[in-house]
Amino acid sequence: MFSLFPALVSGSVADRSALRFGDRSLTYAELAVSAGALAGRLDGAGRVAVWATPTLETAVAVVAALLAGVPAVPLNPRSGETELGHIVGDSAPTLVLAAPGDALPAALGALDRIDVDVRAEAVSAGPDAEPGPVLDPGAPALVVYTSGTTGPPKGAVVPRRAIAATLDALADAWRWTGDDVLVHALPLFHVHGLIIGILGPLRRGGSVRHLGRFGAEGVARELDAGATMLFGVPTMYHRLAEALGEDPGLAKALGRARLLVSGSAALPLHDHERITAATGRGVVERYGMTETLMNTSVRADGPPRPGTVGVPLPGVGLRLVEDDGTAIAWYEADGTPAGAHDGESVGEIQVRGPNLFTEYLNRPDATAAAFTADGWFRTGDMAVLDPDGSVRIVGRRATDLIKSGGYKIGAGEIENALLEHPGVREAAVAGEADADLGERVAAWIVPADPGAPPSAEELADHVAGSLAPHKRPRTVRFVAALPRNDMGKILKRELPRD
Ligand code: MCA
Ligand code: AMP
Repeated sequence: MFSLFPALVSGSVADRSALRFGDRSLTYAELAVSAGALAGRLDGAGRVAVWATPTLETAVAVVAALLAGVPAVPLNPRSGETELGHIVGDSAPTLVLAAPGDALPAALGALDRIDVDVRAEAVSAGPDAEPGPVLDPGAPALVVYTSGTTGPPKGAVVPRRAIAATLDALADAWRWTGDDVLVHALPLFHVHGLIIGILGPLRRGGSVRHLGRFGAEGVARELDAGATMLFGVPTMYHRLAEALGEDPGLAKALGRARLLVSGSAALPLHDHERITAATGRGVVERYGMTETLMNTSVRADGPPRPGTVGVPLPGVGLRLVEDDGTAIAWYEADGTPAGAHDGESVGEIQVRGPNLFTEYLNRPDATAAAFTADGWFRTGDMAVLDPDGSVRIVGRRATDLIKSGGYKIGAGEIENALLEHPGVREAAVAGEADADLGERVAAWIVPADPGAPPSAEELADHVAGSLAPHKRPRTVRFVAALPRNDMGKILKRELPRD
């Protein structure tokens, strides 16, 4: 029998805390009733949008949609008009699920709304609410929007099978059980925070404590109070590393964790070293992508391998491929590394396995381009294999993709938004190294009126309001002209940097 949440159905951990957000929480028994009742109301809905604030309501809404077999589209509640309009137009949800009292923007005004009133759902449903039917593993579970180099974000259709496969593979790599208590503060509209951070503990029958908002204090408090694992993006670990110097209690708290996991971007060695030196704990890195969920991880029961993303997870096929399509390194069926695992030969990471997405919604062209003729997914990430088989990511194929704070941001999307501003004649966007964010979004602007350019703040607000705050340029430079080649293409490497 295929069930995403065996612990919800079996009642085996009925009294255990499943979810806690601030001072509000649900046990497994309460979640089964609450999400089961909401699932009953979703029966027959097409896709449903979820207003994905970092709250109990979002978790209950997504679990309910999964129980009902209705694909859910998590929405960033900070998305601006253009971004939200695109996602709603593209995914065409029939309903939006939101917490009572949440004000929804005009782009969602035409949709029917169901208020996810956690307590009322539980009370009105009574004890008889049943988790929904057993569903086809290939059926779509979630549509998660992710940026590309150009154009608006694409909706990656994630099947139920991929969620189960990735979470079970992580359970193996991390020795993750129902006894684990996870603390995290990630947003709930991306794979990391929602699938790994919320659905992960629920699939194991364990507990999650969400901080609502990231801060070293909250992390330390929860680890001191018995949490066993922490998931975060490198910016969060960087901030923890910075705080360690002034806060000996934080070092103790981090040292108590069974597992500290970082992902979504590379954690610099300096931060690895500072955290390990102060806490005695290494940070484990795992590597994934919206389209593939998780591909590799450093194993909890293996040697620490800072600077690498570990080895392929059970069930994941991984190879490194050169530009001409030649595979230069891969793993045999028993997991042994083969080919050039010399720590030097660079190839693109290609993957296959049950963890992969099905398609980009409404984008057969982009879906076809994402796979090789023999069915491997092209990640666009460049890596080497170390002699022990660990994957070391060394770069990215597309320079027009920026990873800032763990968010993927397409340069083209920001350029288009900037060009809509009346004060902008030409715009170029690129990533710049940033100690806190990994990379920050930088913009070069040729103003429409050189005598009266718009302010940097105005342009940042414009992008934040149209797309999302995390996509706003953090540095804006005004230039007389953009460097271009004979074909008129912008030469981003020649953009002036301070
Ligand atoms: C500032 N703010 C603004 C503006 N300026 N709002 C509107 N207009 C402006 N001009 C507000 C922000 O909304 C926010 O509000 C506050 O100021 C601070 O925002 P910001 O500067 O963006 O915060 P930050 O310091 O940059 O955030 C760092 C962060 C964040 C907390 C680490 O980047 C983050 O949560 N990253 C997680 C990314 C993630 O989950 N990625 C997973 C995708 P307020 O203060 O009210 O909040 S990758 C993935 O899923 C794959 C599968 C994988 O491998 O994991
Ligand atoms: P997203 O499309 O937002 O899901 O981001 C996926 C991308 O994040 C991958 O293609 C990688 O470039 C990057 N990424 C995720 N985890 C790691 C990691 N541990 N180290 C380096 N890059 C990572």
